Amino acid sequence: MPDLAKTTAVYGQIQNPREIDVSILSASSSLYKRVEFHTMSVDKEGIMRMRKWEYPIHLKPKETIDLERNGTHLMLYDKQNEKGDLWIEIHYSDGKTEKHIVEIKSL
Ligand SMILES: [Cu+2]
Repeated sequence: MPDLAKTTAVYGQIQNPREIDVSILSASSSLYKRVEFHTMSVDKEGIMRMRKWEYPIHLKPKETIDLERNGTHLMLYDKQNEKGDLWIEIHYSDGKTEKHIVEIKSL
């Protein structure tokens, strides 16, 4: 069992399976206090920086967000619990909540 850092990044895919637009209002996690979406962009000095993607995050019908290294990702802050599975809950504007189990890979 790898030791989880106080802050960690999560990669994967989030898809809107609906035929209509929807927004992500917030996200929460089992082991971490705060979940943020981050995007990567190049600043004036040419350095890649991550930037907070403010909620609500708009998704078109069938749109997919790819969460990948050096791209958009989820950032988890303030580790709370030491034990248990890591999952993330995404809260949508239509009232639905989607639970994603996160597989922990050590680097
Ligand atoms: Cu980040």
